[in-house]
Amino acid sequence: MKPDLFEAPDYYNIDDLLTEEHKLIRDAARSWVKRDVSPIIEEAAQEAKFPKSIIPGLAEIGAFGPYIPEQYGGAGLDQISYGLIMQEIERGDSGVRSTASVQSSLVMYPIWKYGNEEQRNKYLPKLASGEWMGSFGLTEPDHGSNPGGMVTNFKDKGDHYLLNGAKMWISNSPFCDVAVVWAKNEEGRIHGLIVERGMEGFTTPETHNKWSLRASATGELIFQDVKVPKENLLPNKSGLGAPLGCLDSARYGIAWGVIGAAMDCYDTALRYSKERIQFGKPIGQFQLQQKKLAEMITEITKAQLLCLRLGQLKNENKATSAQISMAKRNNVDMALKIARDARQMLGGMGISGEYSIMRHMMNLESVVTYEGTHDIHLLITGLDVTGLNAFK
Ligand code: TGC
Ligand code: FAD
Repeated sequence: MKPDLFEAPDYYNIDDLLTEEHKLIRDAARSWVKRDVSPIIEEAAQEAKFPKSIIPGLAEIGAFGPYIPEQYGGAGLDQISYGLIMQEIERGDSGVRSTASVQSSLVMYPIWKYGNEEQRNKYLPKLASGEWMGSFGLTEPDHGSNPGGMVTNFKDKGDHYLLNGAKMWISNSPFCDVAVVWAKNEEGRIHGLIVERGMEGFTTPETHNKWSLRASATGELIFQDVKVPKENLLPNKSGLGAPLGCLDSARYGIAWGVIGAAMDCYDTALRYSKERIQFGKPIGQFQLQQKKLAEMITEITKAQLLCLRLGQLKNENKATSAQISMAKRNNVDMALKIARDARQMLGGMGISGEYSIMRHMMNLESVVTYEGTHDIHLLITGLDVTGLNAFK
């Protein structure tokens, strides 16, 4: 892969709206990505291997639990810092951002918010340091967009719960030490259970043949009569709203993250357009190429402003789930379109692993599907503005 020459666009001087702390945190993450992710990520994606060597670095830049209080090992940062860290990581690769999103928003967040003090103290510091890695089991083979229909279930056996079922498409599953698993009790109520690797009957087979998120490990979580200790049930929230609350936090991080992927594609295409000569001119001098670049920077700028305002609302605990859905849907779509246009601008070189664009493009095909598909988020906005529910 070519050396990482990334320069972040800031067309509307958005840096002026950030604090010094935000910029320091963002720049530390940016330097780490340049130094430790860019040189190895193309090979990891080509080989379809999650590069475990980057786990300590992710912990060091605060990517595991950015907003989790310091007393539990988190970085204790605000929501804008969390977003900026996700942006920088996804500038490197969406799969690496996935690993961080799952660890922070889908594993640490529910333990922090829905767990008790013993659970927080047992799991959060080890997850924050990357000593333990986590996964989040909501999706099932027959229940993706409609997780409320899940069939994974647990029965009360007196001194333990007996867990049965299967989850699929689970990020980090093949190497996770703990999994936050959503399952129904005998009354059909959804609860979160912390399942640990090594519990008998718990297996995590890897899913192969992915053309997307190849540097992220994806797999299943299979439970065959797994005895889960009673103290592993998350006591403070149940019902479908519990896992969906975690998704709000992860979707918010994705809305920021994909700006990073879009910036990388734009920056690469801009540089290429000034260097590549055809018909005796740099291709950037042709109007059709300028149209693509002008539209890219316009959409990136709009996405940045959307996220910054959403971050302010989140900091004030005022962001609604529907506002988060709008940002996730808009920004992933924006990044995917930019990746496709940038790929075309590089001509044949656009399909080569010499450049990051095709990898971003393929990754974004997962990002537009997971954490609620593009169409599901549109229906959430539709419900919010009309009051009429397309899901019922
Ligand atoms: P519905 O009846 O609307 O809601 C059930 C209960 O949940 C509450 N609720 C929420 N709470 C918090 N946050 C949200 N975003 C919420 N949305 C709904 C709701 O108020 C209700 O509470 P209560 O107290 O009245 O019971 O549920 P529904 O069955 O009609 O479904 C609604 C729908 C379709 C929007 C929802 O199921 C949905 O979002 N589906 C998409 C599924 C999804 O996003 N799955 C993601 C799996 S995890 C993943 O992809 C990780 S990839 C990570 C990575 O690698 O980065
Ligand atoms: P389906 O729900 O079957 O949807 C198929 C199509 O039908 C989609 O286009 C959808 O928009 C459309 N559709 C569905 N319902 C409606 C409707 N009511 N109206 C209109 N259209 C509709 N899940 C986890 O729990 N944990 C993870 O860590 C995780 N990681 C993932 C990693 C990767 C790489 C991928 C690809 C997925 C991951 N997922 C994870 C699962 C992901 O959240 C689901 O794939 C996603 O929610 C969609 O579910 P599905 O694939 O079953 O598609």
